[in-house]
Amino acid sequence: TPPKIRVEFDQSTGVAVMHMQSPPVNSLSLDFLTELCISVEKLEMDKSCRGLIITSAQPKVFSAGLDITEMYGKSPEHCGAFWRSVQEMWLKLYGSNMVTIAAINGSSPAGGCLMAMTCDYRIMADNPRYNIGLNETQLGIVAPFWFMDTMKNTVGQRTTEMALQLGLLYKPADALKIGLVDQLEPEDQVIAAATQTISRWLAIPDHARQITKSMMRKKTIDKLTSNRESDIKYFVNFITKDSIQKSLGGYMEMLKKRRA
Ligand code: CO8
Repeated sequence: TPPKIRVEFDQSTGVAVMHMQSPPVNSLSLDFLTELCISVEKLEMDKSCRGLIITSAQPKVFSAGLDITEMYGKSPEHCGAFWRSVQEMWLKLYGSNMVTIAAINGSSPAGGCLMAMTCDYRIMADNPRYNIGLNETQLGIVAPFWFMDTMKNTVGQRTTEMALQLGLLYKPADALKIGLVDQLEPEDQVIAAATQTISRWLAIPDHARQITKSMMRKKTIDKLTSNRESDIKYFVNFITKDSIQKSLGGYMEMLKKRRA
């Protein structure tokens, strides 16, 4: 199978661009997440890499979020391994020492939004057909505490409370208003804008910026690190319940019907 992640590293600027290329919608499957984590880890260890831009090679979609087929009709063991890889992705990206920018060139629901929120800065394509948000309740599921924390750290308590209960997906202009994204650009200029912005972040001494970032995020990261196993147990128990499986099945049907 072809690689699901393509990394372009520019030695002269120290910036890597990571293109997610897992057709059709960059859903976060176990294989995809494993590949993504290996790529991020490699860049993290490379001292010459100081910045990372994450974007999609798929049309219209940044990432459709967690791959629902990894949690539907699967064994508890499989669900557990899958969840560990979701945690790993979040820990790697939210805890990255690199400057990270999400170049959101398409829709970014649920896990896609989570991934974008791990970044230091978000630039989204100004196309009202796209949306972004944590829509879990619409699937009849509950966003885990660390999804909630990440959103709270991004847009604040009140907005997160409302957004999460209603499972709101925001159009780019509304996402900008609440601070879920930081900048809108015409679709074909999103990556160029990210490249421009990242050079501003890279003008700050790495050491001071990295310590600041890690101090700001430490409490949130420690909370998951010290509860990883119980979070996996909770997830597996929750997701394998008949009622939840039914909701997921119904949601997948709806996705397919909507297109037909
Ligand atoms: N997982 C698996 N398959 C998916 C997913 C997904 N998340 N999203 C889309 N697909 C499939 C579709 O079923 C469709 O399959 P097929 O070709 O067989 O019909 C194919 O991908 C293409 O999808 P669309 O035709 O819908 O493509 P569009 O370009 O029209 O739309 C969207 C793209 C906007 C991304 C749309 O597909 C969409 O809204 N997808 C669903 C997104 C979503 O709700 N994701 C939530 C996943 S749950 C999550 O991330 C967090 C869960 C936390 C669990 C916590 C429990 C404790």
